[in-house]
Amino acid sequence: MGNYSSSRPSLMEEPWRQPSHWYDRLENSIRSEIDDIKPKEKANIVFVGPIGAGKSSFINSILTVANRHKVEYAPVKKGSKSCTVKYVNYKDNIMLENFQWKDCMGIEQGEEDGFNTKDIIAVLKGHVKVGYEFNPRTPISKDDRFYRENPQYKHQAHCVVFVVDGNAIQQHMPRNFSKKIKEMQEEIRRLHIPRVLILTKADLLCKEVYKNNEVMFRSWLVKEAVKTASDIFNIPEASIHPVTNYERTYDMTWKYNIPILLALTQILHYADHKIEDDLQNSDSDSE
Ligand SMILES: Nc1nc2c(ncn2[C@@H]2O[C@H](COP(=O)(O)OP(=O)(O)OP(=O)(O)O)[C@@H](O)[C@H]2O)c(=O)[nH]1
Ligand SMILES: [Mg+2]
Repeated sequence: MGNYSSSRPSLMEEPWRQPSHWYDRLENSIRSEIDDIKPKEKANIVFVGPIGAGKSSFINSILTVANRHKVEYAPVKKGSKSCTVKYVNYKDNIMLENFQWKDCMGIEQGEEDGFNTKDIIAVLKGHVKVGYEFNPRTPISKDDRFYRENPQYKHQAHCVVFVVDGNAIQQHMPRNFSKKIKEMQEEIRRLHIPRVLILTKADLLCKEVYKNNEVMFRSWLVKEAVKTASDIFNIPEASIHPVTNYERTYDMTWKYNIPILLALTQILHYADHKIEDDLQNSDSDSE
């Protein structure tokens, strides 16, 4: 569990992030905002991040919140090897019918194992078909039956969500891991794909959050983890969302739902804006 031994109190008097709507806009109004986000094309949201970071758990959390009961669509497992090895697509026909959730294999830190950066880029560009089994040693080849030679717009990523273990973020990252992340970020920027980062396991990072998820935005440790993630991934703090996934608890309450819904709202808005911008640009190209 995280660093609990500081002499400073664990909680601040006031929340360090206090969206203007925190008190007056309750869960249902966030849900109605989400209901109103209707991209003109089906949006693909792609999840990437280290092994065991909680990518599949976060997808389950989103679909749990959307369905208002606990779902486990994406398999979740303990262990050091990647649990998700195939490229998987999840859909939700209730609240999130305009979105598709694409779960990838975890990026390992070693040079030999884990995700190949080229594969992530191929996924984001739409070259990889659902069902492809990732091979850390070789990127997808053009002859593979899961390789799509000429992806259409509907196959491309409209938002990429980095998922990182909030409890592990303060530990030293090996150089080649940071290198992989950096290479990927440069390419993603070139592709103009919006980025959001989810910091999972806030419950393991701060014991106060473990006791009561309601204090998420008053925790120093959580705030510091957000800052570290922002530095490592070069993503603004406002696009970094700490959450506790629906792994530990069967109790569905606003205390877990609200951080997940805040993250979800931003992901959906980013994807929607990207689609709107791309459509406008293609209209003006054709004039
Ligand atoms: N306490 C706690 N455990 C979590 C949380 N999120 C995920 N976990 C646990 O972390 C482990 C890994 O979660 P996964 O969702 O399988 O991670 P992943 O990123 O999909 O992993 P790969 O598919 O192997 O790359 C599981 O044992 C989860 O139960 C969280 O917010 N809090
Ligand atoms: Mg997984």
